[in-house]
Amino acid sequence: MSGSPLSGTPASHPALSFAGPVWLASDMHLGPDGPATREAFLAFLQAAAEGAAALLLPGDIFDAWVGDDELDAPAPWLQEVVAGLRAASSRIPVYLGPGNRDFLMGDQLAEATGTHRLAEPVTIRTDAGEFLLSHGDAFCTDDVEYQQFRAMVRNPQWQAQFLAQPLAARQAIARQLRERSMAEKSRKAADIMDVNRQAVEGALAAHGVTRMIHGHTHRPGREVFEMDGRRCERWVLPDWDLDDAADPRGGWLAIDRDGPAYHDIALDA
Ligand code: LP5
Ligand code: MN
Repeated sequence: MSGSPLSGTPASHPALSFAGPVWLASDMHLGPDGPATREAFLAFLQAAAEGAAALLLPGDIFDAWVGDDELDAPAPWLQEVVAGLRAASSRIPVYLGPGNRDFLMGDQLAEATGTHRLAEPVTIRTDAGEFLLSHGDAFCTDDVEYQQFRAMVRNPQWQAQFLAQPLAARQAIARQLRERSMAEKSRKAADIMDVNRQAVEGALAAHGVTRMIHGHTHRPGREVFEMDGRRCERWVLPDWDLDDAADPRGGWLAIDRDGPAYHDIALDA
């Protein structure tokens, strides 16, 4: 097992600066199922390579990533995704950030795809100014059971023990956890699974910015609020599921000098 998981990246890091359009998308949850979502993502990568100066993917790109040795004998769907990322990253810088399902993405994946790793959270400087970028799960502090689980699985010692297990055993645990998570989510109150206002404001204040972008909650939209008399914005990225016949969805944010704008995958197709 080479490389260290993304969650091991240093907490302090310089802001990332970009000139030109920056595109952001998260929560594609790519895996062996979901061919339409994968196709849409691959088409999106091509469009980004043509239309964006940089592409940022802050987490849950994969439905579950149990270690970079997934790449030792990649399934066909994963080969396609790796090739797509590689093609895009040969033309524009592409960044992968850790989500709650793929925080074990590491250096080997970055190398195989030609991508860079995003710190969590990270300040980005764009033509429209600064934003704090995060997957978003860290702000869901009312979901106490999830935060306890998160603290456990983000512990480097715990990760080392997990990664020492055979790949097939880790994949089986991930499948169980996905099922457990879906059951837990149908039981939990909807409002505890959204971000907590104090957590959001604390993060903005700590990083000295007034705008943030995150995914995870699957509640796309823009919230405007005031903090200490200053106007703040929170932009939420949509999740993708083009295989859900009843509600096919997906999209991204593009930031240019006019600010962020939503693009709906169905409308842009
Ligand atoms: O992901 P999503 O949207 O369904 O829900 C999340 C929270 N759930 C999770 C779990 C992931 O979905 C499962 C990821 C598997 C791949 C990672 C593999 C690598 C690490 C393996 C770790 C063992 O993140 C969900 C939130 C929801 O977002 C909204 O914010 O509510 O939280 C939960 O469901 C967590 C439960 O509340 C608590 C679960 C306790 C389980 C303890 C079992 C420990 C088993 C350890 C095995 C070695
Ligand atoms: Mn998530």
